[in-house]
Order: sequence, then C-alpha cells, then structure tokens
Amino acid sequence: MRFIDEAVVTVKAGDGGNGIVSFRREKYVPRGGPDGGDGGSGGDVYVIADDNTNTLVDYRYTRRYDAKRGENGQSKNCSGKGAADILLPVPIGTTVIDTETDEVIGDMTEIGQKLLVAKGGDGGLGNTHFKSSTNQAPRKATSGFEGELKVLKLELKVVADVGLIGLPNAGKSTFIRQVSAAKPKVADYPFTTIVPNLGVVDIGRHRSFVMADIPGLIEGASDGAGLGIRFLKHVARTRRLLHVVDVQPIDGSNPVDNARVILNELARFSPELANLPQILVLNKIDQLLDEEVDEVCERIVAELEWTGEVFRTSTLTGDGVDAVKYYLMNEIELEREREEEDPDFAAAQKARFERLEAEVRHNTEAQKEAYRAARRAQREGTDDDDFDDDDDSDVEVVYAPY
Ligand SMILES: Nc1nc2c(ncn2[C@@H]2O[C@H](COP(=O)(O)OP(=O)(O)OP(=O)(O)O)[C@@H](O)[C@H]2O)c(=O)[nH]1
Ligand SMILES: [Mg+2]
Repeated sequence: MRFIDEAVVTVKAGDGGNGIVSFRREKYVPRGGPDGGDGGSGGDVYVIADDNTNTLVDYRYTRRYDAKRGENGQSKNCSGKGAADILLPVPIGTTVIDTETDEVIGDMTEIGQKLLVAKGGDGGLGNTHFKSSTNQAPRKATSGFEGELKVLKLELKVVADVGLIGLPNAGKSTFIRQVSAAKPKVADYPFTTIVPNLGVVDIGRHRSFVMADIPGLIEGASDGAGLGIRFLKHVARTRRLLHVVDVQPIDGSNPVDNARVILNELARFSPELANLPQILVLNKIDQLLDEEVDEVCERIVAELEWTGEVFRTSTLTGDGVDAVKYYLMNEIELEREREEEDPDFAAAQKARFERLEAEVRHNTEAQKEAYRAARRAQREGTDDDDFDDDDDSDVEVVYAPY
C-alpha cells in the first residue's frame, strides 16, 4: 500500500446569501411594511477523521473544494436557505496546517472528529431589520459576508516507533526487510532508498511496532546535501533511533568517522531529534573473520565513546537481528505502559514530541526554502522558464502494514 504523506488543498467556504429589499403587497393593504428576508449562511468546510480512509491520495487529484453560497433572502420575511457544509474525510493521524501562517489548525486523532477549517459567510440582512420610527419603508439590505478561503496542508504520518538512520549502504533497508513486510530495494550503491518505507515489526500476540527506513544521510545533509534530511520528519515521533553502521565499508572508510558524520548531521539539524535514545547497530559482521569481531566492535564503541546500547548484526544472514527486534519491542512496551500509568510522564512525552515535530518541521521548511532560493538564483542566471520549483511534490511513503 502506498501512503501519500502530504497534500495541499484550497478550501473555500460558501459566501452568505444577500438580504433583500421587499415590501408586503397584500390585497386591501395599500402600503405594507418591509418584509425582505435575510440571506442564508454559506456552507462551512470541515475536515473529518474517518476510519475508512487511509490515504490522502484523493487530495492530490482534487485540490480545490468550494462550499455553496447561501440563498438570498425572500419576501414575506423568508430567510434564504443555508448552504450545505462540505466534509473532507481524512485518515486518523492527519495534521491540518494553515499554509499561510504555518499554524497547526488541528490533529485528527479520533474517529469522527470534526474540525472547522473554513467558516461560511453569514447571510446579509433583509430590509426588515432597518425599519425604524423614522424610516418605515427602508430600502436598505446588506450583502452576504464572504466565506473563508484557506490553503491547507494535510500531513499524514504513519507514526514510526523506531527510525533507521545511517549512511547510504549501511544496510538499513536490508534490516527492515528482515524484520517486517516492508520490501524496499536493496543494492550496493548509495541512495538506493529514495522514499521512506514503513514496516510493521510483528512480534506476535498483539505485540508490534512500526519501523521507518529513510534514505541515507551524508555529510552536509543538514545543509541540503543528499536526500536524507527532508525525510527526517518521518522519524520525528519515534521513540528510538537505530543507527546502523557498516563495520567494514567497501570504500575503506573508518566506521567511527562514518558514525560521527551521522551524529553531527543529526545534531546540527535537530538537537531534539539527536537527543532521542539511539541504539548502535554494528552491521555486516559477516564481513569480518570470527576472531576479529570482538576487537573491531569494541574498538568502534570505545573510539566513539558510545555509552548507549550496542548490537552486532549481519542483516544479510539475519545474525543478531532478532535480538535487536526484541530489545526494541521491550523498550517500546515499557514506554507505552509508563505513558498509560503515569500522567506526568505521558504529558512530558507529548510535550517532547510536539517540540520535536515543530523543530523538525521548521528546519525542513527552512531547508526547502533555501533550496528553492538557490534554484531561483540558478534560474535567473540561465533564464530558463521551465524550471520546476515544486521540488518534492511527489514525496511518498511506502507503507507495508502486513
Ligand atoms: N555482507 C553484508 N552485506 C550487507 C549486509 N547488509 C546489507 N548488505 C549489503 O549492503 C548493500 C547496501 O544495503 P542496503 O540495505 O540497500 O543499504 P541502505 O542502508 O538501505 O542504503 P541506502 O538505501 O542507499 O541508504 C547491499 O548490497 C546489501 O546487500 C550485511 O549484513 N552483510
Ligand atoms: Mg536503503
């Protein structure tokens, strides 16, 4: 199943109908008073969390939604009919952002949750309202008010509990293939993975968590090099980062330097993200002689001054992978339980996730903006009008739930 992770839609609530000027005309009543009714209100636009929807794909095809205008008032003091509201169904977990202010209007977290995103205009007043002691026959009515117009960004995060990070070729995709149904392509060249892949790691008996494989990060990633940074939002809500390091890189580079590149880029991009608990996975141990494994791994840990958890794996043969899987499941379960039992901890976690997400979103946007500016500058030099500014309009997430 493919998960589109972002969509931008324009929503326009209906304008209010106009109030009208009208006077009673009845037999035998020569000069009836004013009886112009009010206009009806324009339709509102709501976003609604719907459990039958699990993708934002529709919003890529239809990008504009207009609610109808309210009807005008009528004579005999009849108000115009209000227009129907529009409901835009989105999957649970969708965040709705006002692109003009970058403000989160709402998080769609519960089935049936309804979020008003554009308010319909009120109807105008009929001339009945303007009758006074000095003006028995007012010829004044007001027009309906305009409905709100908004450009919304819908963001869907299939929330990953664990994020895989590392240099290209470290074996991240091979890892997720071993533990889940996600089947990202694996190859011996960098940037094989170009879109995030999410997989469910199923431990059995209702025990599972979601893992995210994102494109590899490289040196300078936080300044826009490579692909990686803009996908970091997919690991913003994770509980653990799995840092995969190739113990015997084919290019002869030093695994310790390689690990440091990732740690630096992460810290430069988002200190909050870099603060998430990281688990070091020393991968491709099948490349080492049995008697070398201890020595090489211990040296890496010592030189990195790594104090966190460490595992040794061969994602190719599957060696050591289960241990990582069970460790993660256990950690995640403990954290979930604590969130349920300890409201203070739950609140702190929530606040932390929100800070993290805000920081990651802000930095991702800043980087995209810098990228666009660079391309604009480049375009000015070449006066090439066909330049496409929409650099990542087709970013998708591939989600493999089973
Ligand atoms: N010998 C050995 N090779 C491995 C192991 N894990 C992965 N590889 C190989 O390393 C190469 C890169 O693996 P990927 O899983 O595509 O690496 P990645 O980290 O996802 O790379 P990017 O998507 O480019 O960021 C492939 O040729 C894999 O077959 C391992 O444990 N041992
Ligand atoms: Mg990959």
